[in-house]
Amino acid sequence: MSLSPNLPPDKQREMLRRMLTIRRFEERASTDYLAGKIYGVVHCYIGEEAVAVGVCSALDRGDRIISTHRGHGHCIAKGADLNRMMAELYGRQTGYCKGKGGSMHIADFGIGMLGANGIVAGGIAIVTGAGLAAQMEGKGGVAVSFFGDGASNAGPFHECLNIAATWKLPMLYICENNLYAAQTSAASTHALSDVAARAAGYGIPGVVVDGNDVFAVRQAANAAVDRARSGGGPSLIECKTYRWRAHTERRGQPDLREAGEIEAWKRKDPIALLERQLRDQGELDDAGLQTMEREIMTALEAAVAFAEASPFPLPEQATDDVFAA
Ligand SMILES: Cc1ncc(C[n+]2csc(CCOP(=O)(O)OP(=O)(O)O)c2C)c(N)n1
Ligand SMILES: [Mg+2]
Repeated sequence: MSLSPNLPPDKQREMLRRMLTIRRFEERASTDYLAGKIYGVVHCYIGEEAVAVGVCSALDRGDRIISTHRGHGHCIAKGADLNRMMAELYGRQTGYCKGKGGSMHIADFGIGMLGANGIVAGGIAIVTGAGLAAQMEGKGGVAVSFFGDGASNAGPFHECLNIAATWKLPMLYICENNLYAAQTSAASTHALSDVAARAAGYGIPGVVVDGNDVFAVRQAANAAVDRARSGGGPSLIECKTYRWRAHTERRGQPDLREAGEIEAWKRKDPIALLERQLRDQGELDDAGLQTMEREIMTALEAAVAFAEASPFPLPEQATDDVFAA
């Protein structure tokens, strides 16, 4: 466990609240998807909550992030609206993409969330452009790319790290190494045990952190943000973590991972770890946790009710807001 951070208690509890919100949102998304109420594809972020929350806690509202196909956690960590997120999953007009994008296209430019992305590694190039924009704006903004271990084997990762390092772009590259790309283990797709080691090839810092320890993630992100804001250029942070659920929510989908491995990672639950740390510091008790849970569930029920009460897009709206086909 990382050292207790120099953070006000309410800020620490806010980090727990966001992590719990992500988990409860994902549990509901999974249940409703399997019940046939949610359309498209849903990739759950359960088990990885400390990465999105730890990194986003080190950012300002105006800093920009980009997500992946597993995007709900990044949205919530950056402050997205639960009603509009849930409505998008439900395919309703009130959703972020007016019900026509679904889970993998949620974006909210107002909070610097440039979007989820169904193309593995596709977001890395888009957000590197946002890093260039931040540099040209000259206001000290940073841009953050979240991507998986699988994406780190794809061309855009290498091309973008190279140009970002060369141009000293104010970027954070956050590898969420959950040990698998769908059913394929990381060990069978690259020879290095640490993705972070690749940073050396581009002349930038690369660090490995416990991705289930939100304070460790935050600490690494803070250092990288300081470096980026002061003109020092990009950093690569590899967060070792694990997804608890199968790659996507789908009935009957095989999960080829060993049960013992999944159970071992569940014992390293990032939320339980933070709860324990807050309790040990005397910053959280049963009553406080119950209140937090209740408030989150109320907000979530309201989001589902909002989604269910919203209309589906009309057939004649199918081509509205479509910029290219
Ligand atoms: C360019 C491209 N290739 C393949 C896919 C199919 N695909 C979707 S998710 C995924 C695995 C991605 O693994 P990783 O980057 O580690 O992210 P994780 O799912 O583990 O969060 C693959 C291969 C895709 N969406 N895009
Ligand atoms: Mg992965």
